[in-house]
Amino acid sequence: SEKTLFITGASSGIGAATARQAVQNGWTVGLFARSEDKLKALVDELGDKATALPGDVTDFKSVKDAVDKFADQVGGIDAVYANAGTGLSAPGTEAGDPDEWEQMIKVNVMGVLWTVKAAMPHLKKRKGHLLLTGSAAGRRHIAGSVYGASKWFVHGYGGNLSEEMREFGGRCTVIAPGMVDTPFFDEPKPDKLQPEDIADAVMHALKADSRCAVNEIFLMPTQ
Ligand code: NJP
Repeated sequence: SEKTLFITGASSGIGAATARQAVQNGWTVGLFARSEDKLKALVDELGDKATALPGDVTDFKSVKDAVDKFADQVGGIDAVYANAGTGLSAPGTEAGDPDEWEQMIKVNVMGVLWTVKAAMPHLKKRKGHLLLTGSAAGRRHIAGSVYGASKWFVHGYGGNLSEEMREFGGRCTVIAPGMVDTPFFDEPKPDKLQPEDIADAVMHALKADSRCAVNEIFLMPTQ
């Protein structure tokens, strides 16, 4: 039967590009984000292999209900991509806005925890695959980067999840992109990575033979 993939942050950028590529490769996808209108437009584009599941990653019940609903609809879940994330308008510790920090931690840290917690019972049943969007900023030190610190969490937890999931034959991949041309930035970045480049990396990890755990993929723009 067809393989199934639940994606958070599917309404734009990397998540939407991954949904497109997964459907092209025969996967059935569940699309999770807050923007219901954007998810519905993507479902219109992708057809009956895609389902819109609107919700908010900062609310555990919202994520769990969507994951469980998708599992019921499609018979089980083979892979979950915890990709939703948000940045900061002001970098650095002094300039940072406390409310913006709190929301970012809710999305980038708690949102990943909630998604993984909701996903795990389903993935365990299928020796499934978990993917997380980390960052190059979670792999090296950048002066005062609070955003980067949230992504260090993602990389640390992802490594621990690889060990936890190995016990039942599951796998975890953390994707670490450098700058990607997505609505994450206000300005277009045509010479940087494109969201399709990250989707390619996700598909590579998902297609790897069961003997091979792709634990991390680090991608940087050449420019
Ligand atoms: O950005 P964007 P990307 N609940 O803004 C969703 C990381 N990254 O594709 O809720 C649920 O197009 C939001 O949907 P909506 C980055 O940290 C990027 O670049 O409808 N979903 C949208 O679908 C992030 O982890 C770069 O507003 C929530 C998605 O998240 C991932 O890549 C570099 C949500 C964001 O899509 C995808 O970002 C890097 C919530 N509360 C890492 N809040 C880069 N672009 O350069 C947001 O190293 N979303």
